Amino acid sequence: MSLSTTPPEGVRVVLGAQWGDEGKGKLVDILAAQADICARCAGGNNAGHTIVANVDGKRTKFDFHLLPSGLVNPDCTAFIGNGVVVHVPAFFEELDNLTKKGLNCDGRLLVSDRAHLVFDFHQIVDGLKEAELGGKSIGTTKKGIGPTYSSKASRSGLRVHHLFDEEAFATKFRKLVEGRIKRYGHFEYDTEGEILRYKELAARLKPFVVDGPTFLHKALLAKKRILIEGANALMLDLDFGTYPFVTSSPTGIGGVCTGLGLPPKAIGEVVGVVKAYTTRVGAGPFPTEQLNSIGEHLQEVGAEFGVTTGRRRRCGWLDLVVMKYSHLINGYTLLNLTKLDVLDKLPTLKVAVAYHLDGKPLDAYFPADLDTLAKVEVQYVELPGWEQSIEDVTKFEDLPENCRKYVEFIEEYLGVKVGWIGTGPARESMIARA
Ligand code: 2SA
Ligand code: GDP
Ligand code: MG
Repeated sequence: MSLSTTPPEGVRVVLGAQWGDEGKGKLVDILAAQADICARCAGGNNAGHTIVANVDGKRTKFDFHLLPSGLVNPDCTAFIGNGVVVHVPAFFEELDNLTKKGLNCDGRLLVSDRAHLVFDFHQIVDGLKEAELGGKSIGTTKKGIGPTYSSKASRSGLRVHHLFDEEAFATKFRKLVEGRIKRYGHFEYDTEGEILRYKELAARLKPFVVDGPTFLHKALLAKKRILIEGANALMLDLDFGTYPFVTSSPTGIGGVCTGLGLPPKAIGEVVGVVKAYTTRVGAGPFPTEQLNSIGEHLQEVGAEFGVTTGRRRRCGWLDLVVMKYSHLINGYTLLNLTKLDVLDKLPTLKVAVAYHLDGKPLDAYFPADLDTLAKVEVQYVELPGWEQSIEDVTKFEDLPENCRKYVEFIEEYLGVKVGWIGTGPARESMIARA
């Protein structure tokens, strides 16, 4: 099985296996060194991927939101697929920030003409929807993600190619804003000013735009090495996540095909990124959450703050029930266990292995109904901690015994090999197992 040194035959996919922020960006950055193309297939600038790398000998931190994390590698072309929702001002803001940090992205950033556009009014509506929900709000990033996918699904959205027909764009745009005002009541919005602004943005965006499926299929035919960067994670998937406390895109393996126009048979490897514990940002069920000193410890040591909103992430024990469910949907061929170093100081570790309802094991891998989920009793096993730093360990064999046992427990439970282990935020802090 190929690990970090040999890319697989076929497309390599990196997906979040829990509720997001598992450290996908870091793995994508590492694997991009072996890729010609790094593509995003879902989500928008709600995602937040932090990469810590040496650029020109300087330790540099990059925060990606909309652009693919593969950009840190100078030989990698980044592609934003049709499944992604694009806020054009945010696209340029992020690109400008990367340029300021010394990254030259000229000619290696492309966006599909079929990607839907996020406008500022979508972001306003995101806030209004959340306010309407009151105490039951989702805790969105307010980046307009849900409202944009709503426009897409209701067939009134605007796509990148629409930008290049000025008149038709203006007509559709006005209609879209009117529709939102009808639904949500009056909100301050300079519709005509936006139309003018987008005329300029369209001209600036034009050189980045390609026919998505054609670009990707030519790349496949030319045997280019393709890496797909998942955004968010399976438990936030619109269908398989903890609905309605989810994002509005398909964040699992299905989204890779629909969000790029990629045939499933092109996929060669599916890497599930799993944090050694669990975090969640925003509202919604979280069976292994620890609202106590353990949760605080994980939050502080793991520096668990949202990359996009700065919100504190909720923390808890690793949940293998979630992981099993996530695996049955995404079919991981390898795992990347991340942030194992965050557990260094804990004397005892707990791992959820089953959910019981009314004293009996649950009849489903993971319940659809949140009221049922709220009633489950989580069954844990306790594993001894290693109580020493693993920061400088570079080989699996050199990890403390209890640490290796923790990894092997996960592998045995899921029947999937852990190919990479994260021991710190930096690119170098990753053990690759041959
Ligand atoms: P949205 O904005 O409509 O996608 O929000 C819906 C739910 O999805 C969650 N969500 C996320 N969860 C984890 N990380 C995300 N990205 C940022 C990060 C988040 C941040 O990397 O830290 O900065 O707060 C992300 N994006 C969306 C969100 O919390 C809602 O529960
Ligand atoms: P993503 O959304 O899955 O790409 O993850 P984020 O970037 O939102 O959050 C992961 C955070 O953990 C980032 O701040 C990373 O720099 C950091 N990180 C990634 N891997 C490791 C690791 O193995 N150890 C530690 N301590 N931090 C890590
Ligand atoms: Mg993130």
